[in-house]
Amino acid sequence: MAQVTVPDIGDLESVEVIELCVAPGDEVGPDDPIVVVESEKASMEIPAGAAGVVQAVLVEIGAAVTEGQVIAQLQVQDQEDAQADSVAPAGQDARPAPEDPAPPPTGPSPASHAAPSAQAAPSASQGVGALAGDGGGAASEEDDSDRASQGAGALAEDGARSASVAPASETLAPARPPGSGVAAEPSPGAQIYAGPATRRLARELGVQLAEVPATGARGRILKDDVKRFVKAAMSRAASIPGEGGAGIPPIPEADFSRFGPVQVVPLGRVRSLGARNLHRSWLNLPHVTQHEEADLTDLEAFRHSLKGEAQRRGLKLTPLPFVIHAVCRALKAFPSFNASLDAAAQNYLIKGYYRIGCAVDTEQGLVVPVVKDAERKGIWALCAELAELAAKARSQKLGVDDMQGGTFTVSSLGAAGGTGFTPIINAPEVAILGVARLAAKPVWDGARFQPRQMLPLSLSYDHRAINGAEAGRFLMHLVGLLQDVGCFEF
Ligand code: CAO
Repeated sequence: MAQVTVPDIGDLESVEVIELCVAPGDEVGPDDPIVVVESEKASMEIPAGAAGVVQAVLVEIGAAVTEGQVIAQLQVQDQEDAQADSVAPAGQDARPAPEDPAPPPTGPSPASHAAPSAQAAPSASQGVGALAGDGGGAASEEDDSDRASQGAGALAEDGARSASVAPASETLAPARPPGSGVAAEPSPGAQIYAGPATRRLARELGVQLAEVPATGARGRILKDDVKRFVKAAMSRAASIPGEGGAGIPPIPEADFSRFGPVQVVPLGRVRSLGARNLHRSWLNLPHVTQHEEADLTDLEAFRHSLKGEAQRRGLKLTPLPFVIHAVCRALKAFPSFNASLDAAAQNYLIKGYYRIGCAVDTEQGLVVPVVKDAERKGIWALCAELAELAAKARSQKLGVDDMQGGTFTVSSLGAAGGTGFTPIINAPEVAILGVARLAAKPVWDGARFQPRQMLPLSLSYDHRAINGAEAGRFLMHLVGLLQDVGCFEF
């Protein structure tokens, strides 16, 4: 068991503990602060001095501690570090200054903005002992004369000549009633009062300390303040629709009532959920959409010839079952379209099953039930199942099982109209087929224009998983299948 003691504090009788940086059970490194102490003019962190696990913290906030006083007990990891069972963090070791020379990402360098009487405090690990003349600091002469004489001397001015001090450590807080405990929102341009460990944490998390409300004594920003600030920012971002938390600026709220009457109508659960999924997919997946037309003249003639049979079966035979049937065959020929990417986007997760999601337009919003084992089903089975799923969707009777495990989605807007659109991929799938409205078009047959029934197809794909040439080949393969009436099974 090693003891962490108060290092040399020069000719001061005592210093006040203003922050406890650890609790029993915490793992610490040699430079991790155990407590922060403060005199009238400066504050400093007392580091662990060795790596280990904190067993006990023996002081409280507000306690006046004296040189040599044991402030914590440490179970050291490396016994060699615990010389003579006593960790002497200050001055007695000649560790170089911590890697903390850079100023916070934004805002002024604390040292450069400190008032002459309130500047960089020493880091105990480097120089508190040295302040009293022990020497042994690794900082340069310039460091010594510059920082130490201005700031470190605040603790022990006499010995500051040979001091090695932590660079850019901290500045004193604006005057504030001690122990008031009130979170202070630093005003713009105010000096920031935080120790090196807090500044390091803020830099790592990209936090501007000037924005962090302080709860420490005399307006000191604590590590916990930084963590609280980050948590609050994250939950704010998550709760704002449209704010992805990825630095995407939100669309400013507008007061439309300035221009005329406005009715507020809630989106409802289904639309809200759909909006979130679509937005997430749009933001996460690099979408590309490729368009092609399939000549359905022959298939349409064939489909119309089946109307009587469909009626007998109590079904309405639309082009959609044919599209899904052909899609399954195309997916078998192009497995990377019936796949997902793993989380690191390093591997395809190729699925050996075919569950085709089918977008259904309902009063509540868009839902996507799934046709399971679609590759094993003939046209009549697909037709019946699509009708059943659409009916369930519109009467809000779909169960979770009806909507899970899709491998590829078809979104048919044919009946609604349009000549093409860019469907959003139903992540974690990697592709989606949009089907627009069949239209009679003049098609050049090499000798003359012929009227043909053309079906617009729009294939959106995740460009991380699929490249354009593959998408082109997939689409042409699909078109070939749709144009071959003989390929459909019933
Ligand atoms: N071109 C021209 N007519 C088409 C067509 C097309 N591509 N697809 C279907 N039709 C016709 C059908 O043949 C049917 O005609 P009849 O009434 O004369 O028989 C009519 O349009 C209505 O079809 P339907 O919509 O009832 O049936 P479907 O099998 O084509 O589609 C369903 C079923 C549930 C997918 C569809 O009703 C639906 O909800 N589509 C909307 C999907 C959607 O909103 N997607 C947008 C997602 S945003 O990316």
